[in-house]
Amino acid sequence: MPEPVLMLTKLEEETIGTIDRIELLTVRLPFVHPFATSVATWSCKEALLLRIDGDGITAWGECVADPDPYYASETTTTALPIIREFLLPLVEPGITLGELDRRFHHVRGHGMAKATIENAVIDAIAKRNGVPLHTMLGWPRRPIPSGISIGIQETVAELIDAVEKAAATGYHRVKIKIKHGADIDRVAAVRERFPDLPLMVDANGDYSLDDAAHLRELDRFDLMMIEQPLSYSDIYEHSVLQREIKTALCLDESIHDLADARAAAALGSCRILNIKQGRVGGLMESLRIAEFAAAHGVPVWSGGMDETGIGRAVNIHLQTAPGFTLPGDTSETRLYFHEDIAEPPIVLDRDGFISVPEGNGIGVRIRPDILKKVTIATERLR
Ligand code: OSB
Ligand code: MG
Repeated sequence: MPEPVLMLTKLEEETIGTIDRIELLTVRLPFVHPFATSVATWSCKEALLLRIDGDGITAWGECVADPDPYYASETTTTALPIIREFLLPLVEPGITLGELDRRFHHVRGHGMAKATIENAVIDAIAKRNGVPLHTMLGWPRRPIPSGISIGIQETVAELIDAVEKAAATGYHRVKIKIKHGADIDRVAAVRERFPDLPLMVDANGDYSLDDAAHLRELDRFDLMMIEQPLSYSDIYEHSVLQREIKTALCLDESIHDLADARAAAALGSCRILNIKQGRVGGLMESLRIAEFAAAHGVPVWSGGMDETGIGRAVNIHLQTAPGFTLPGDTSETRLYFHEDIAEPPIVLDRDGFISVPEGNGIGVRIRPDILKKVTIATERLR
């Protein structure tokens, strides 16, 4: 057996503190530019935010579900009653995170709803302990190399322009979204203009095995990986495609937990994993997947869901864990929002690295004025 590289045990022994009040807010923040993928075009970020107050501390968790079921089956409107009726009743002061995790296991699926609560509870514990989130997870600060995800542009010229800007900013790799009709030609144009740029594509499940020969054309562009070429629910057919294609495949939508990651590794469905902590039920499951992947020689990286500064901070702290060897999708705040609810904004240094937020817990401050402006609903849950 390879040595485990991550130590979850300490985190699982941490206990939940006093809870005075729990609120669930729905926020809507306009995007700087609409974000187009093969499955949907989003022009604003609508998210649920869970706020837990207790021990004089305010902690936050962001649900990564979209308002629609086009990326994942969970939505803001499905997560809300799951959180209210089934998950929050399992959260009790004095129980350990390990116990919370076991209780949550009784509820099948709904990883995004689970992560919302888990993130807020861990933020609260870290703040109570007076340590940054990455310390709670067990890892020292390190500069986080950032990648960028560029949505499907109207024209090739606009795509080239967006890639140009990203390369100039210093992103460590550029991901471009592809779909039927906007794939090989687009990648060819970008590759011709940027021969050495670390480049990858994300299809969000737009293709089927019948497209294998077509996808094989991507082999000539020296891509780092092709993310989720086949169906959002598939693991097996990706293993067939991976055998027929030279470029590494990476799974995103198909991975909901450690069991999916094991299946993908056993079948050879991908050579890289995109871990979105908000998709797999939270930080604890993410660390388990990262540990498993490291032991099996599968590099992982942190994906994003266009999160506000709350979810973005969590993703950055997670990337201090050693399995995260590839640049993530946690890009600069200014690409997404004119005004974010959290400060300071995420910025890249000259070398394309993000510094991990400094404060306790998630380490970012909430701006009450902006939060008030973007909140469209509030529900008190405890
Ligand atoms: O497939 O990785 C994806 C955004 C929303 C939903 C799905 C995806 C994405 C991204 C952008 O690619 C990630 C980000 O910039 O946060
Ligand atoms: Mg993806």
